[in-house]
Amino acid sequence: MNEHVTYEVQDSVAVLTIAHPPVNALSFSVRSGLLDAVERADSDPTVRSILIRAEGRTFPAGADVREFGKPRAKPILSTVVARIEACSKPVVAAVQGTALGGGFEIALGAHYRLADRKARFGLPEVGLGVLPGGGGTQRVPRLTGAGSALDLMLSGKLISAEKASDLGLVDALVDGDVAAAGFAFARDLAQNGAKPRPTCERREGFADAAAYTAAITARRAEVAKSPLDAPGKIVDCVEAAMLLPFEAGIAMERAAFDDCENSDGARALRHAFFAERRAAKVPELDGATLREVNTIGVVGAGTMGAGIAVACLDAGFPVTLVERDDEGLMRGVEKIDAIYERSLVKGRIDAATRDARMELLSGSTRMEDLGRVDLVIEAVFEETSVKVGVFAQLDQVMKPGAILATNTSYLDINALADTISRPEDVVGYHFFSPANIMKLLEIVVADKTDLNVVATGFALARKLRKVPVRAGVTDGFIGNRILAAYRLAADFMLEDGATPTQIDAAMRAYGFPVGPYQVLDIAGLDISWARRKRLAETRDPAHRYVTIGDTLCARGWFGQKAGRGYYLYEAGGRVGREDPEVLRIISEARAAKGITPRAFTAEEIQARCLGAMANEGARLLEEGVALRPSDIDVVLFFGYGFPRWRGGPMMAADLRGLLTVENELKSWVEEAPEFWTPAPLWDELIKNGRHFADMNED
Ligand code: 3H9
Repeated sequence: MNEHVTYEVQDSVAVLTIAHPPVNALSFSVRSGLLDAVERADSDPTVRSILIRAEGRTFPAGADVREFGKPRAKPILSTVVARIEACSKPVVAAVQGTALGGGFEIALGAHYRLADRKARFGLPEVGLGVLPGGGGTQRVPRLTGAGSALDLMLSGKLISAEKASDLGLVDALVDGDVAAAGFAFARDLAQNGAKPRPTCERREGFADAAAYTAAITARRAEVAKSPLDAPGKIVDCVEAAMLLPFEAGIAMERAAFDDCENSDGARALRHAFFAERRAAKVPELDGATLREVNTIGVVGAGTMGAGIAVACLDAGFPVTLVERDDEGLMRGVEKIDAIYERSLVKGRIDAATRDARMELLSGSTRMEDLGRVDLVIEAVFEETSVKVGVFAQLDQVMKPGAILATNTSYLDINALADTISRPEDVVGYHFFSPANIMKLLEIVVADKTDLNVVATGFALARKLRKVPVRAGVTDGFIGNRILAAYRLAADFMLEDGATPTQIDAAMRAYGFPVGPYQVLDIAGLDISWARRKRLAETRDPAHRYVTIGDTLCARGWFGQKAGRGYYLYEAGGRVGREDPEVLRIISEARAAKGITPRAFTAEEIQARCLGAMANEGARLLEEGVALRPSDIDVVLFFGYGFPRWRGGPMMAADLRGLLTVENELKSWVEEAPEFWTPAPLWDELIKNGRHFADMNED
């Protein structure tokens, strides 16, 4: 019918095949090809039943997200689904891979669904700030009732084919060739004179009206807190499925989808979706030959080392864990054991999986035992002299061509690499704690890092199920440089009149799960204190410096672990309360500088924190530390709790308006010129009518 949908008739079955790699997204040509093919099959007298199938690894994984936010060319998806459903001959969908969003909705338009047992189904639209717009909100509850339908649509999570079958969404599961099984099924339907079975006429899901209504009420209360419109509209549409005629429900879904599609939240979430995938595309991938990584060594069995080891074990790598002495090694293995025990208790893994992963772990106190591994990740104490010592030992024992990755948050990897004979094999892997859970991995490329080593890092990250982002060498790489700017902006406000409670509340209101002072208390104030002490020698005395954090640290108030930091904690407690002593220290710091405190609104607190982050991001781009603005956003939402629906600091600046943000920065310059002066990039973008987003496409 066109280049993305083919039509073929065999044994009176019309086989409609979608072929639009890589994920058969339902772009305009697929929609129009499918509509034409369905109409042709319906009117073809030689056809008695219809099979819809897809080439490649998956049934359509959804609408083409690239078309969102633009005028949509007709036919729209719901027209195509409705036409499939209205066919006068039975239609079968044969599903493999992931039938997601609009793909799942196409399958729901068919009268029968067969699925490969390994297939998965889902309605992940909510993760893009929208709702199913191809009839999903009306058809799924007709089959499953409101509870399961809302679980699918509000969580956006994928379910197995088996679960879909249990819910009545799939008619039969297939081991092996699902297209062949679908063909046989469609042919049998035709031979048996089976009739179409439109989902819109089914009512199984409405059988228990009280349960249906109760599910709506419960979920409506849950979504009330969401900053996005889509969850509330999903609940409304599912409610309408039972209350309104089918066509009216579809019209309501359509209007709700259009409302959500162009909201800032949806734009930000689309940006996040593509940003995550773009981050994996780095120049080093061109022409690189991947080094083989089959075995991994981890040096240092502290919290980070243990978490990294678990991430590697989870990906199926044999791991050799090395510590200085038996005691340290034992503690490390116990930590790993404890991580698996927790996963077991929470039901994330079963005992057999735990045992299989622990089998892959071997421990040693001898560096020599790393002589045969393909990659060593060192995660020893964050102190240059300690790392240099370990590097020297590793240089002696590692086999030629093995990769040496250093897990560091701040240190100069160029300097570290130059201490050994093979700097080209050295790369930075900045994991985030807990390393087996947090998705972000900053891959830090030093001056002499071989491109094959960089490319191998990106391939490995995928196996470890991490989101890799390329960063250049600088103190703190991308994430901690932005974090330092965020904290400095907050510290200036602390000194000028705000309290930790006000600042934290404002940033939570923006969407962060916790505010900057809560994070400091959780992570330990000593970590950033060590960095400040390290940088003290080179700090320009003319630069504005806030001493409040140092004063707290000098008293040993390192945060939650000490029972005291920016907040006061009851013994062992995790919820801090305002500490009058801290407020007094802040007052004294103000008085020492002759500052008269003033009030800050939540809006100003947010504008200053976000302005500082975006300005630091602009500097990272100018310095070439970050490849593109969207990489900075990815780092912030995968590593630092930046609300994904705000799109990250660079996207947030675009949405707010670059001129507005630049003017704000300029208005604060006098307070600390070295900090608030806008990076030249702002002017360059503004004068050319460009946005940070345009730099993502360069
Ligand atoms: C929807 O359906 C709305 C409807 O209800 C109503 C409409 C009116 N569109 O992730 P990968 C690209 S909303 C465009 O690396 P994997 C992706 O950018 C949609 N492009 O592969 C990448 O491109 P590139 C609901 C898409 O194997 C390439 O495909 N559906 C789309 O790790 C490979 O992707 C979703 O939200 C798309 N829908 O994972 C599902 N999907 O190579 C979104 C992928 O140039 N997709 N691409 O970087 C996924 O979750 C994963 O891609 C999937 C495969 C699990 C399918």
